[in-house]
Amino acid sequence: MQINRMPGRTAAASLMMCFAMILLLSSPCPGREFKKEYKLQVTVGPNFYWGQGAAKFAELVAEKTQGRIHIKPYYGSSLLQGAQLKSAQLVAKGVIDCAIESTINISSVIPECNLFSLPFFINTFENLDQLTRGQTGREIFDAMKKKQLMPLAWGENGFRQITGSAHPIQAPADLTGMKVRVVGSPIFIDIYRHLGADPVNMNWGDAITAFQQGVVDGQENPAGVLLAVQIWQYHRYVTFWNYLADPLIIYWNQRQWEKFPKDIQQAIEEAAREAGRFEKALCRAGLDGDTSVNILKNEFNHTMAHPDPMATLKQHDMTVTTLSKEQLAAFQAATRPVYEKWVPKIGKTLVETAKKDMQQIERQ
Ligand code: X2X
Repeated sequence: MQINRMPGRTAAASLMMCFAMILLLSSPCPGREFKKEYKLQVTVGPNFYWGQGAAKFAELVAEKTQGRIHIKPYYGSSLLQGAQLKSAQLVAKGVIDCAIESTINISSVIPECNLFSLPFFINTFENLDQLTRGQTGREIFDAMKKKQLMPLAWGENGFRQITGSAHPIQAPADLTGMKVRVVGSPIFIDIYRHLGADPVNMNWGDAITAFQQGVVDGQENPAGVLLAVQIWQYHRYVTFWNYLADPLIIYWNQRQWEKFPKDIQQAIEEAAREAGRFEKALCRAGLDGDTSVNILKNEFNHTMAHPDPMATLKQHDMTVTTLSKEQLAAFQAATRPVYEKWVPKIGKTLVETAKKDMQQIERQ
C-alpha cells in the first residue's frame, strides 16, 4: 500500500514545488520592481549646460541607487517630436517618466510658472534664489503636485538676453518690426507685440534653421544657450538686459513616484538637488563673480571651458550691449501692459508673495 501511495505523494509534492517556483519567478526580485529605463525629457542637446545637467542627474541617480534606477535623457525634445510645450502634459499622463524642463515650457500646464516670464520683474540671481527657496517656490511646487507632477529640484537656463542681426538693441524703437523667434508660450507674443516687434512662435528644434536661413532677425535666450549654438554665426548683436528669468525644474510623474520605495525617492531627490546645483552653477559661471566658478571647482571638480560668457561672445566679434537704468526703464514702461493681462492668470496672490520674497533680500 505504502509503495502505491508514494507516487501520489510525489506528484502532489512536485505540483507544490511547481507552484512555489512560479510564485518565486513572478514575485519582484531586487531590480525587477523598476523599469529597465526611465525616460527623461530634455529640450536642448547634450552640449548645452542644461543638457549637461540632465546627464549629471542620470549619473547621480545611478550612483545613489546603486544602479537600480536607470535614467536615459532624450535630448532635443525627441520624445515630444519637438513640441517642447507638451512636456508637462505628457509627464502628468505618465507617457514620459520625468523631465528637466524650463518653467516656460511647463507654463502650458502650470500657469503660475509664467511668473518668471513677467518682463523686468526678477532681474538678479539673489531675487531669483529668494523666490525659488521661499514661499513662491513652495506654491509653484504645490501647483505642480495638484497636476500629477512631482517636483524634485530647481535648475536653471538663465536670464534671457536678446540677439539680432541688424543693429544693437538699446531702446524699444530698435525692435520695431523686428522678426523675433520666441518660444510658443503666449506671454512671449504679448511681450514682443508691446515692444513693437514681430514675434514668431517656433519650437527650439526649428529655431536654428530659422536663424541660418534668416527667416527671423533675432531671438532671445540665456548666455549658456547662446554659447552652445554659437549664436555669432547668425547674429552680431547681443543685449544683456536680464529681462526675465528662466529656471528649470526637475520633475517626475507623480503616480509612478508614489510607487517608489522611500529610499529610492530619497536617493533620486538628492540626485536632483545636486544636479540642479551643478547645472545652475554652469549657467551662472562668469555672471555672478567667482561664486559659481568656485562651486564648480570645489564641489564638482569641474573647470569651465568658457568661464566668462560675455568675453567669449566678444571674442567672436559680437557687439555686447548693456543698458543703463534709464534705458531699462523705457523697456519696462513699454511692457507694463503685459502685467494687466498676465498677473490675474498667474494669480495675484502669488505675484504678491513673490514681491514679499524678493523684499527679504533687499532688507538683508
Ligand atoms: O525654446 C527655447 O528658447 C528654450 C530652449 O530656451 C526653451 O526651452 C525655453
